[in-house]
Amino acid sequence: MTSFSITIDGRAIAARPGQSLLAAATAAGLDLPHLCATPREGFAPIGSCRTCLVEVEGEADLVPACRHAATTGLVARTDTPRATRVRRLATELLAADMSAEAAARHPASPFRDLVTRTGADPDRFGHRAGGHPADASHPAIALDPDACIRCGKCRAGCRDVQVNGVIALAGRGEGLHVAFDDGSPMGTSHCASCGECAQLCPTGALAPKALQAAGGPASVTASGETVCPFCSVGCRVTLHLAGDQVVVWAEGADGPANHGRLCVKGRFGFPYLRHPDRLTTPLVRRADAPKDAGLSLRGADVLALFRPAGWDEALDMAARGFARARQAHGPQALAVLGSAKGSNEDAYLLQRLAREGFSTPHVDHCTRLCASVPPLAEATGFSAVTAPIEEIAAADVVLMVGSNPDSNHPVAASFMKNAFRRGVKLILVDPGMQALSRFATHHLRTAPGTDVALLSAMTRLVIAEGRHDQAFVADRLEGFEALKARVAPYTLDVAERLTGVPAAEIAAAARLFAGAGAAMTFWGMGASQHAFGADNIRAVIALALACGQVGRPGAGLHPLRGQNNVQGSCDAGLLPAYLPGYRPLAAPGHTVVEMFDAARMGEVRALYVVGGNPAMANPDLAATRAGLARLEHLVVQDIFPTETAAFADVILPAAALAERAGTVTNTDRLVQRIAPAVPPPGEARADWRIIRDLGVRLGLPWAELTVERLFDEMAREVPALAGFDWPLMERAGHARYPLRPAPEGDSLFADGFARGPRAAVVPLDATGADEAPDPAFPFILMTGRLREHWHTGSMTRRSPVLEALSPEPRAHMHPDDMARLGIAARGTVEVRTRRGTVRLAAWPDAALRPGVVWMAMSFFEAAANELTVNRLDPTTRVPEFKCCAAAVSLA
Ligand SMILES: Nc1nc2c(c(=O)[nH]1)N[C@H]1C(S)=C(S)[C@@H](COP(=O)(O)OP(=O)(O)OC[C@H]3O[C@@H](n4cnc5c(=O)[nH]c(N)nc54)[C@H](O)[C@@H]3O)O[C@H]1N2
Ligand SMILES: Nc1nc2c(c(=O)[nH]1)N[C@H]1C(S)=C(S)[C@@H](COP(=O)(O)OP(=O)(O)OC[C@H]3O[C@@H](n4cnc5c(=O)[nH]c(N)nc54)[C@H](O)[C@@H]3O)O[C@H]1N2
Ligand code: SF4
Ligand code: SF4
Ligand code: FES
Ligand SMILES: [Mo]
Repeated sequence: MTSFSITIDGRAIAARPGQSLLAAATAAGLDLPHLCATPREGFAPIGSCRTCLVEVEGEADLVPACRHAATTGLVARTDTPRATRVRRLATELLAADMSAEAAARHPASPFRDLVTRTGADPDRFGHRAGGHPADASHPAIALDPDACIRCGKCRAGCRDVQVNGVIALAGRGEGLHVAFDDGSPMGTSHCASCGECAQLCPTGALAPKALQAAGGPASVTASGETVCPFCSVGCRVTLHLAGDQVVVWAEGADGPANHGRLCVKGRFGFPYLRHPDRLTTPLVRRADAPKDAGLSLRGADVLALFRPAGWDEALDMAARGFARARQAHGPQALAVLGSAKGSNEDAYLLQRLAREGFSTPHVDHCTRLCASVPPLAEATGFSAVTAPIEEIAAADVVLMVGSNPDSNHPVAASFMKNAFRRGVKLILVDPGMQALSRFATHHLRTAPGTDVALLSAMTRLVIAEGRHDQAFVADRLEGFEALKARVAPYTLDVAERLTGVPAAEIAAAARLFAGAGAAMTFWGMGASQHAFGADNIRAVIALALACGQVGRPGAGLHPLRGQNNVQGSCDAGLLPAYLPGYRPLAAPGHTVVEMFDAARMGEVRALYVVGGNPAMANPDLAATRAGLARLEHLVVQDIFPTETAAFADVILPAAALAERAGTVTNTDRLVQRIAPAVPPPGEARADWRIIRDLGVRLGLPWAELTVERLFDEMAREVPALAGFDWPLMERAGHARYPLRPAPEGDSLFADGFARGPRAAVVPLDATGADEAPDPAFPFILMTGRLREHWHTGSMTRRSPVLEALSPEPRAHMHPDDMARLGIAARGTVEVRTRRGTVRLAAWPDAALRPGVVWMAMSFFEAAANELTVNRLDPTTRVPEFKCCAAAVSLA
């Protein structure tokens, strides 16, 4: 975009078309007064407060800098007597809108700063009467209505930025006030708890309770920036600490992926850092603590099985156990289960330890439990998204298959919702209703597990009507004739019968997608976590490629990745079939679930688990735990005593992500540098350092390794990271790979693909689910995740706000099913499968299809994976987490 020059207070600065005066000034490092606006992306100016008024040459009136467009040659002055006087007056009028008591309650705020800056007399016009009752019903955010100046900033944040639409300004004139939904208390409203309102509110009227309890903004003793440790969106966040380094407020930082936004976990999920259960010292199993597969201990109960040890003793024991197992049983008896929760440097060094220190091919990590990328690599030769999420801005249509970003990638979802609001059309393929349903032009509510039929029928129709991209198919695709033959049987009628979606709707969606100038295609676990998940994804990719929807602005293929560093851990080669940079191995090792099958059979004898909790996350937990109990040597490196650690011989305390330095790579191929924002507790150490010290004990020459050297080494070995090195990360803070000159844009493969000139559509042969419902087990059990909790709950269930928002396991069922079985809302039910039984509260959920029971995987009290089936997709080895047969009865 071409920039032009404007002049503010005699200083020439560069501005871009579309920028406001305020945004241009802020970008140039000038600090113009303002209150109801923020220069952040996605925030439309309200223009209510008048504290940003400036003089513009040629304009008789003062103009609000937040709303006035920067135009070529514009000359503005902020410091004229008139502008200064009017801004002071505006501030004094706003001050009168707070009660005197409320003003005293909030002595530190952006509003108070403005009072000081403008020299306003806050008492000049007296004060509004107080006495409006506070709303403290939300676990994390309090509303003090008497401190509200009714600027509308919170509403804009809720409605326009996060697109949650919970906050309104209700009433008129003097009665104007902040309201939630149609007047509910905040705690019972539809509030998504993203905290955007509390971040934006300039007065403290809407404020985080934890910060208030600590004594308000003045109590902050230190602040540091990191990248959120939860999902792959990679939001940057500033942690504000008080007193004993407790996080009292997490503020969205202006990161390239989040532009100041956060979701409930990035906002309120950090208290785990200082939870009393944090591992602070190495631990060694007590001789009198037998390993029992029936154990499902947690937290302090786990600790009772161990005694504290020094680092040297624990590392010596850990290393000796692996050396002994290798000597006695050979290197194939050793395995490593790594993590996508750490840094690139951790992952890179851990795969080196497996390969060089243990000499075993058995190394993998939790990507195996999602694996949405391998079919993309098959098609394009590239193992990351072809276009970042933000390309949605240039798209006309979005196709989203089996993904629920409002819950699982909430900040990304907020940008998507911004785009849907602007008119981008959404085709959603998901059996259940979800938050994005209301934005969908077509929500195709398929019967679970029938995506291949649906997508094949769409592809068939597109080709039959000649709506495919014929030039793309001719020049850039191989396998098209086979695809045409494969989809031939899937007429609209066949698809309607198999999927339950009306034929006309399938056809309309197919035509919309094929007619898009540019379409982004996303997919998630609803596609991949099936016994034939790879085929689901192949069918998605085939449709997109037949329509040529790749390699242009707004067109691309995007499997929404899961964990914060899953892309980086894969790039680093923490995989059984690939070395760093996806260099294939002739003889791949065991994958995640297979490691535990091998442990149960006595083939794997010693296991190193770094940042994973398979005793909760794997399918069929009885089998996984039996494998864990049979191991001769288990070393678990975590930040908490997990269900998995209960089986360990040695537990090593890791520093959490916010406590260390390194790099992480998000779903958009964006590599971001992190620096410690909080010191680690006790003796906890960064993962890479523990891995290094273990390697040294196994005879590897690693004593001198540092984060910087590890990143440089990884960058040299991963072709996609060409041009990356530590100095670049230090200088830029972040960069997207592959490094490209800007005009090329971020949607890859404008011509050619990583595999060659053409992308491939590969044959598929979708089988059915492993277990179809039958009279004994008439329900389909579907599992997944909740916005407030992270997988096995180790972190989020130790964050009180998240736990308060989502405190207990629930079996979600369609109300009709509950009525038929005589189950009352919240009544205790037993959910049974051929693997196990759990008891939990029944929860009416009309968003589900009848016949489906849905459970989150995060609750050890009723672990969903005691029920799931150990059946893997033949290509990706992903478990069938989305489908098994279950029975439900009153308990
Ligand atoms: N809050 C939170 N966020 C997370 C995580 C977390 O634990 N908690 N985990 C992260 C990780 S590692 C991952 S992998 C991602 C996963 O994120 P998603 O891919 O969004 O995962 P799920 O919610 O498991 O499943 C998504 C959707 O699949 C649908 N579905 C189920 N069966 C089918 C089917 O047969 N066909 C279709 N089309 N859809 C189906 C479900 O209804 C659901 O809406 O989330 C990441 N984000
Ligand atoms: N039923 C069912 N099961 C599922 C799924 C499902 O949809 N349904 N989804 C699957 C998917 S997609 C995934 S990705 C897996 C996730 O499976 P896991 O990765 O095993 O689950 P997490 O709870 O994320 O475990 C991460 C562990 O790392 C620890 N940790 C956090 N930070 C650090 C750190 O900095 N260093 C170290 N060393 N440890 C750290 C945490 O305390 C936790 O114990 O679950 C899978 N299981
Ligand atoms: S609560 Fe805060 S942000 Fe919302 S209108 Fe009142 S002063 Fe403005
Ligand atoms: S969207 Fe993901 S990365 Fe961003 S704050 Fe939420 S959990 Fe963290
Ligand atoms: S900041 Fe411009 S009118 Fe409020
Ligand atoms: Mo995942």
